[in-house]
Amino acid sequence: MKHRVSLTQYLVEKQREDGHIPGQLRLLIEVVARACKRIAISVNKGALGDVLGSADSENVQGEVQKKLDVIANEVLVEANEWGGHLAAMASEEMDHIHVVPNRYPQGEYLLLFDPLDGSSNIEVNVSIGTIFSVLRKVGHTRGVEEGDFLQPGRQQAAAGYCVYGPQTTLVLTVGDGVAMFTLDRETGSWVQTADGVTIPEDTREFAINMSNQRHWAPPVQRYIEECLAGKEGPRGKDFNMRWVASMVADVHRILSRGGIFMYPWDKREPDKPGKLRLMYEANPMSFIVEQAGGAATNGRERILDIAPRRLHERVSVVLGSKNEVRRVTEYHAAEADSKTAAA
Ligand code: P6P
Repeated sequence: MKHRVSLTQYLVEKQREDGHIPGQLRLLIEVVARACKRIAISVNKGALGDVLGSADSENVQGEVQKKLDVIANEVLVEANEWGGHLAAMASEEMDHIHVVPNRYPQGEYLLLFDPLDGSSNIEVNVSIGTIFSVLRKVGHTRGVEEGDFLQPGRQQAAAGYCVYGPQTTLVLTVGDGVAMFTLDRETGSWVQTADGVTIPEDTREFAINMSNQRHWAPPVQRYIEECLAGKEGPRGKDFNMRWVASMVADVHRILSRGGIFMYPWDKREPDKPGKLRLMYEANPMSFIVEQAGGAATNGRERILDIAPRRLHERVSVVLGSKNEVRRVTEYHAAEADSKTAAA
């Protein structure tokens, strides 16, 4: 029987080989992976468990929380409090950071997560997921505050997501490539099913919510119009479109076969840079995408270089196949140049 590498073996060998994974980080990843298994069990229950519907509460984003949003958040907080690997956590579902209680030892890492992304898909049985990002705590005093989290995404020690779909798959990077682990439900183990994941530099597939088209800025309008023009147009090739409305599912497809994902700024709320959150959606996904040879910008600059100002700040996202992301970014630069020339 083919030897299958478990997540634990993968992490132990990484820790042993190249020191990419200090002990506390290995424990953190294993704890998060175990929490994702518990979330998968709740997600998979669906109507058989008391997990569907609204939790009759709102999160800091003003969004109505689903029961599974709250369950997933509680699972991640409880799983990570006692291990001694974390100083604090931040979540899309919590207004403020959650500092590890004094009854437990504090560690050197900060964990950020969107506990259940894409929850609008829960009732219609479409893939959803957990996204997580790991930062090192700066400074070595015991205290920790929100400002400690406000680090650019290039500082991440690790990032990953778990997609609850036909397979339950954990995708992980610690800064030296991207690996995938599929949950073997018979043994309850995460089994490595891919390593050295690479995104093709070119693609014929774009992911965007087309219903927002009339609200986009001109560079995005131009890019999508050219894709829609197909081989008769300036791109000289036909494109396909996908939009799951679950970032984890769309990014997983891009990691698996290439593509470009866009959630750009639009003029409905001009002061809002975008819909997606920088710290626990865009940053972890951008780290993963770059580690797989792709690119991720906000249309103008590398997402991982953005200096965050607020924990829950939003950002415009263009990520995936490198050459397509570069084209969209060039269209934004060309628009900026033409505005400067006209001024
Ligand atoms: P829309 C899910 O709510 C999410 O945050 C991402 O996972 C997803 O890509 C996006 O929003 C979908 O947004 O406006 O198409 O429903």
